[in-house]
Parts: sequence; C-alpha cells; structure tokens
Amino acid sequence: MKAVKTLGQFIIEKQADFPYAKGELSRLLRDLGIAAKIVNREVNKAGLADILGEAGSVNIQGEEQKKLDIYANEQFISALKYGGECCMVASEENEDYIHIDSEISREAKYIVAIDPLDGSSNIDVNVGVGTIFSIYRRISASGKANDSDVLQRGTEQVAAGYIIYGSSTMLVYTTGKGVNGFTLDPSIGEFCLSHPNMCIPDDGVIYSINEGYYTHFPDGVKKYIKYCQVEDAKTNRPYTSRYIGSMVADLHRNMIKGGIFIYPLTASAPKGKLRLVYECNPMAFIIEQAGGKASNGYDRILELEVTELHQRSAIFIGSKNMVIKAEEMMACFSPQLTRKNFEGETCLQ
Ligand code: P6P
Repeated sequence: MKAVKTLGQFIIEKQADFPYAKGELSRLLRDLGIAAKIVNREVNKAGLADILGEAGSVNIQGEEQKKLDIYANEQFISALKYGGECCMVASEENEDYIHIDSEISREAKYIVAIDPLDGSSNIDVNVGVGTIFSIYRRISASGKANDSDVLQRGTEQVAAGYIIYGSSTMLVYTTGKGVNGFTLDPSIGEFCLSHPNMCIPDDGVIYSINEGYYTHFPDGVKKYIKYCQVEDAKTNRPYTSRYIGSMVADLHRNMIKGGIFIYPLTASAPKGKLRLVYECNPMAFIIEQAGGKASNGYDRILELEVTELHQRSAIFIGSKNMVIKAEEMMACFSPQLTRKNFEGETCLQ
C-alpha cells in the first residue's frame, strides 16, 4: 500500500525549500484547501440542494450569479478571514477589494486574488467547474493594503493554483518550484498527492477554442485554426478540437495530455474575456512552471502590466511548441511584430 501524502504534509515538507519561511504561506495554502473541501461538498450535490440556478443577482462582470458562485466566494473569503495569513482578497465576484482588518490579519503578509467558481454557467449541466487563486506578497508598508499590492505583474506571484471539481476533485498548485496535483479522497476528507511534478507535454494534438466566434477572430487565429485542421501525418494533424467552456477544465486536460487553449480578442470581447489578475496570471504561472507557455498572442502573460483589478486579456496557453506556432501565425498579421520577427521573411504558409 503506497504511503499517502496529504496536502498538509506536503506543504510542511516543502516549506523547507524556503529557508526564511515562518509557515505563513503554508498556513495560507492550508486555509485555501479547507475552503476547497467545503465548496466541493456543495458542488457535488448541487443538483440536490436548493443551490442550483440563478441567485437573481449579477456580479461586477454583469454575469448572472449562480447561487454556488456566491456560496463559493463566501467560503473562500471566510477561510482567508479566519486563517489570519491574508490581509486583503480580490475576487471576481466583488467590484472592490475585501479588506481583512481583524487584529490577526491586518498586518498579514499576503494578498489573495481569486475566481471562486470559474465556469459556473456549466454547473446546471454537471460539467467540471473550478476555483483559481493567485497569491502575492503585499508591498505596501503597513495599514490598509491597496491597489499596489494587487496590481502586480504575474511574475511577482508567490504561489498560484486551481481546484477542479470534476469526475474527481483535484487541487493543483505551484510556489515557483514545479507543479503538484492532489486528489481529494472523500473517505478521509484529505487532498492526497496524486500527480507529483506535473509537466505539460511540449507538443499536443488538442486545440481548445470557441469556434463559434470564428468570424470575428483575428486573422492570425483563423490561420492557426486552419493549420490545426490540415491533414499532415508528420505533425499528427488534423488536431482534435475540444472545448468545455470552463477554463480550469480545459487547461487541466491540456496539462495532462498536451494541447493549446486560446481565448483571443473577439467582437464581443475586444479586450479579451478572461481576467488577467485571477484567471490568466495564475494559470500562466502554473503552466510555465509545468514547462508550458502563456502569452496574449504576442507578449508573455506574466509580464503584462496590470492596471486594474478586473482587467481582461487575450490568452494563448498550453504546450510550448503549440503556443509558439500560434504566435508565429499572429506575428504574420501584426506589422510591428512582423518587422521584428520576420525581417524580410515571408509569413508562414
Ligand atoms: P465562452 C467561463 O465563463 C469562462 O470565464 C471560462 O472558464 C471559459 O473558458 C470561458 O469563460 C468560456 O467563454 O465565451 O466560450 O462561453
């Protein structure tokens, strides 16, 4: 019987990787794990409890809030509030920051940005949904945390992770030293190490994009989609199209099997749909730590300037060589990049 290593044991064991760590980050990750178990319990019985359907309210994004959205948001904020290691939460569900100014948290070192239940439109049809979180060290001296503490580049993240509530519930996270995945064992109520040192294959045969918006895609994206569909045995094309409509589920599949996920600029989302702070940056950190790549089609996601909490971005993320190929197609149609990257060369056919 292989020894089981729980999330808690793993976090403590890895704390040794950070010689100056006094355990705050470990306790913060523990707090998130506890909230994930509580949310999982409700997600898994969503069809039974009176928790399905719209809550009748809309979030900052103007999106119908499902009751589970609100429930998940409350659980994560509560766990962070009483855990004492986080001084401010930035959530997709809240227009403004949630300051945690209790005695034990006011001077806490960390900020958490979170999408408490991503893909929630899939809840009623029993498709995988997820939580995405990003952790920064606060940089303001003292007192109330502020914009400067959250609007940091993705490269400044201390840790990032996601929870996927699917056929099983997994918590996947990184602190900058690789990616590890933990599967919830309901019989003991613990996340157990099931996917140590996760690596995304450099190549894949899955492309993941909502082709319903094809007409309005940038030309480079159209060119890449056609590239994926060409018959070419040498490069294992045509690729397979898989799109769940839940970023965490699509990216988790690609993490395991290889693949690329693209949410480009579209007519209905001229600045992109996915949010930089609590979706693109944490997922980019995780995918890069697993050996993959993440950009907005031109520039590395983690280096994008962050100017507002609910800022959106295009995202091309997944297997390194697939993202590079898609970026080459994008460069063909971007004059300034064409000069820089393809001096005198013709664009890829
Ligand atoms: P569309 C879910 O609402 C979400 O934020 C992501 O999880 C998902 O990848 C995307 O939006 C789906 O958007 O426009 O294809 O329905």
